[in-house]
Amino acid sequence: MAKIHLKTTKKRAEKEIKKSKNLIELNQIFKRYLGKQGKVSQILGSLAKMSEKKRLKMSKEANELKAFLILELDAKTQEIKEEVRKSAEEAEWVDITIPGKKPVFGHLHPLTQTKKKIEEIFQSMGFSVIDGPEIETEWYNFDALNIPKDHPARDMWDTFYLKTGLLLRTHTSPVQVRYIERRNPPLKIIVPGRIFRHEATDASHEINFYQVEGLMLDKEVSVANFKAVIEEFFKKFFEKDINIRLRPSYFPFTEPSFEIDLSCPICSGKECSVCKQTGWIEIMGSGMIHPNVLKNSGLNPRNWQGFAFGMGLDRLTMIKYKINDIRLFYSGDLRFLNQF
Ligand code: FA5
Repeated sequence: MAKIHLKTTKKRAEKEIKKSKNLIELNQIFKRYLGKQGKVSQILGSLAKMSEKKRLKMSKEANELKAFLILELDAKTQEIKEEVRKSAEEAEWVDITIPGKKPVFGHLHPLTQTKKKIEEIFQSMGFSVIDGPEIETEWYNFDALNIPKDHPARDMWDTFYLKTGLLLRTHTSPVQVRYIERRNPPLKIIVPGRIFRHEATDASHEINFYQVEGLMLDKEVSVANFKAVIEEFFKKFFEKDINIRLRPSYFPFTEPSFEIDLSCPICSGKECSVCKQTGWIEIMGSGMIHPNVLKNSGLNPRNWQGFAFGMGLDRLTMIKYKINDIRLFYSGDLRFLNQF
């Protein structure tokens, strides 16, 4: 009986060791057979009750089984440890010959690219690049520019007023006065900057957009000088000859005033939402600086004269890259931005 019992125990233990998948299971098998209460330990503990002859025989066989199980458990432990080591090695293995992942670089927003290009061109013509505040007083945004309080011309620039009585500048023109006040002419500056208008948006109108103001002031400056400068600018900006037209216009701070239009390169003069089916895109207001603005800036208009202009930076960018909706610039859509 006891012999059969030993054989069965050996077979079962061998099978369990073989099937075990990890060190925890192996430990449980060890405890089941060789632990204090284990099956083999129980057999060895029962030897005392046997006859001497039987005890000698059983003790030999039980000890052989014990030695056998120790060896088997040891071998399986090594096998499992080796498997664990191998799979860890595989998991950690790095193919150093695989090419690295390319880092993703950001890039400048198309409006910033345009701003830089404009600055570069005007700097090459001797203009300085100047900054001005986005929050303005009524004086600089309107009064100093010859737009009296109740004059209907104020309606041209729908305004966001702040609770403090200040306002968000509706154009970059206030910087004209701020700059002339502090510097002695001759002056040649451009002022790129953000501006705000309380108006409805559409494909070519935003409430928050960018302008570039330009100003040239000297003893003798004429419309011919302005035309030459602006034509040179467009030629360099578009890297080709581009059609422009001067339309008589009205701005309280220039006299005479004119609007500059560019031929619409998106539809080539046919029908499109950007040029509103006219074939032309209004790109800037301009004119000869009004004597009242010079007076308000502390200069004698008899001694100084100059031209000023204010162009839409967003619209220039739209024309250059054939973009048909100004709102795309502010959408934050990476599918759009990644194209630049
Ligand atoms: C002005 O803002 C004048 N301060 C320009 C000026 C400066 C005239 C100096 C004379 C001397 P106007 O409102 O037309 O003018 O705007 C100038 C340009 O800004 C427009 O030609 C257009 O290109 C752009 N612009 C105007 N409104 C919008 C808008 N809502 N969204 C995008 N661009 C606009």
